[in-house]
Amino acid sequence: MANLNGTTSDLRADFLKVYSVLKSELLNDPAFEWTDGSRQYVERMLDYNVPGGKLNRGLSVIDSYKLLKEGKDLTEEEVFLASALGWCIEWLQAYFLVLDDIMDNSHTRRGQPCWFRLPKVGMIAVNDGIMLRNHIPRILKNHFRTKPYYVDLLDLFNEVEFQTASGQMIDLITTIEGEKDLSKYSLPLHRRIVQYKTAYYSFYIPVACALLMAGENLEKHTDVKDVLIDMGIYFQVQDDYLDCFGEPEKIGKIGTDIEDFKCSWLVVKALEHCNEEQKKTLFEHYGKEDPADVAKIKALYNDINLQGVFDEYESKSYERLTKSIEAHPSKAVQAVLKSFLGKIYKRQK
Ligand code: GPP
Ligand code: MG
Ligand code: MG
Ligand code: MG
Repeated sequence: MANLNGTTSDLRADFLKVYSVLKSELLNDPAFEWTDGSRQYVERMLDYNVPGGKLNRGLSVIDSYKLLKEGKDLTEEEVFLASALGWCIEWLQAYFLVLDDIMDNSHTRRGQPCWFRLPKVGMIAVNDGIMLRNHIPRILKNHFRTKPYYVDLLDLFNEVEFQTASGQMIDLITTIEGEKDLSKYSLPLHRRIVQYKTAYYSFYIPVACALLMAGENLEKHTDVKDVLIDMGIYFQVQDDYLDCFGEPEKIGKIGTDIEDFKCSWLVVKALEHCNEEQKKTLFEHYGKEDPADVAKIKALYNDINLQGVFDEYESKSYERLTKSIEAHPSKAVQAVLKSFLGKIYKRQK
């Protein structure tokens, strides 16, 4: 049946075919002497952690590259290369998530137990994260070594990894045991954390990959980068919101931000909107493992109508982002950015 859905699932199916190709190359990497056992372990680790998400980041490289080519048909090679870059971003995401779930003491991810929770995995997951990270330069070497933009690609992935790890570092050091102090949580601190830990790897890198493939110089596109970073911040605010108010069956994970004393957008806004008594409740019960403490925080979030505060933030963000996009001189770039915004606006997963 030829319908819109059919077309989207064809794209996904084609994209997944490239995953199989890249995976089998990695499982036969000549730099390692494979045994059946090691090959089976890596295959299982990849299948569990790499392809099971929404694939938005990966698919958007192909999407963006097409839009930048303004309707010209892509060659088979171009589709393959854009897909391979898309998969490098999915590998990057898998690497971050495997380690983030350990650091955040999370339980589920993409509707299944976090990888490190599997009895046969445990802390081997730390090395699996390192493996996933190391697969990226191997994919790039296999398919892009002779391209004029190869060095720029390597540099891009390195820069973005550094920015993400730096964001993750500030996300984590604000929660250090013995230094838990809600009064240091503010919107500027939240913004700094989420810009670094999420926006570069989720929004900037897919478009930057497409721009490099199209022969563009990234330094000439700082205006595009600014809009994408702004969108990435909005995306992480949604993630913070869904951590508490989303349905675990839809988002595929159970929230842990309250227990973890995270500098979440919700707690920052709660501090802004609460009265003195509610502030006491926040200080007393935020960042505790006990479900009774968590329930008190959630009840307070409801009392001050944080969902309404979020709804307003969401529509304001949409308006602001749409305006910045429409101010961009290139219609092709506008199309890339609008397609991103359309995919995340009012998302529930
Ligand atoms: C999202 O934070 C940020 C990341 C997953 C980046 C992790 C970076 C590392 C260097 C490991 P989050 O904890 O809110 O995400 P989620 O809600 O999906 O757990
Ligand atoms: Mg985290
Ligand atoms: Mg997390
Ligand atoms: Mg989160």
